[in-house]
Amino acid sequence: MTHLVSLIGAPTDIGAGAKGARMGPEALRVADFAAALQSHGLEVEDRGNLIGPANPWLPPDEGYRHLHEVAAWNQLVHDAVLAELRIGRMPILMGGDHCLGLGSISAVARHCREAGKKLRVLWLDAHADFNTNELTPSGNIHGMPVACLCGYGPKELIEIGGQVPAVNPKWIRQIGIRSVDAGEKRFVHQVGLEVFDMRYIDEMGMRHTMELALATMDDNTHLHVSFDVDFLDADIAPGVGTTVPGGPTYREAQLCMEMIADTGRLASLDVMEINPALDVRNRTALIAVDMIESLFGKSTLMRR
Ligand code: B3U
Ligand code: MN
Ligand code: MN
Repeated sequence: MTHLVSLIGAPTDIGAGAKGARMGPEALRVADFAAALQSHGLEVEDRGNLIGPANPWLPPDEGYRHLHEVAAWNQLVHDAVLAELRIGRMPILMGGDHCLGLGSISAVARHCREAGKKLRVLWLDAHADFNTNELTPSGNIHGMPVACLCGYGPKELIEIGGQVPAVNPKWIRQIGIRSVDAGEKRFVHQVGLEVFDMRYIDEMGMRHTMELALATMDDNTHLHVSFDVDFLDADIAPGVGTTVPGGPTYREAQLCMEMIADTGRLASLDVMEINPALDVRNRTALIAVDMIESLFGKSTLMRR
């Protein structure tokens, strides 16, 4: 995989239930994200922030909050991510809320079609993000991007990547899931999403979980990681809009990242949902940077 990395800031909380994720890109910069990546031999360009519509903070309309603005932001993200992939660079999206995983991954899927690559998506999250406007309890579109990627959602969202569905559900592995709404749960089963929830991780351990989640990739696989920072246990990552207790510990999450690094297949990344307004001394951005260093091969002397 390339060592040329481009950081793309998407400062918005347009799809979230709390304001503040719009400050996520800046929190990562303050945590010296670019320097941390450089220390692992990567050549890093910070492309700055995308500029999209403001958050009007309105109630849901037909089960969606801010559908028009969410579509505009996702189009911007799609175009920026695709542009980096087309010049052979690895895009890292700095969110912003997780509704933008839709724009990012629909660009990655388009690139994989053009380049004849297989796509594997690892969705690290406390939530399945598989709601529709009929199932959602909130109308917040950050609870819907995986469903949209699989073709279940409004036209203006599902068509962003130029093909519906953008992604086959079989290409997705979800890890760390521990909060799924009732209707959403039925839908996850119906579509057959592969979910390694916290019970699975508790029973089988992170090592076995990751061995399965990373199995059947080959030299032609593009691995995309969509890292919702609420994946991490709330004790170590308090600065997110929807903390859910009982997530992976520091050590479990580090192992998860290291095992992804060992595949050598990581080709694009989203770092989402950091909310500095809810954080303590930028702890959540700092821990996200720490985790991502492991994702790019930071290891102790024992291995290298
Ligand atoms: N499932 C809930 C909550 C939620 C989903 N994603 C986040 N929160 N971050 C919903 O509103 O869809
Ligand atoms: Mn999410
Ligand atoms: Mn989440």
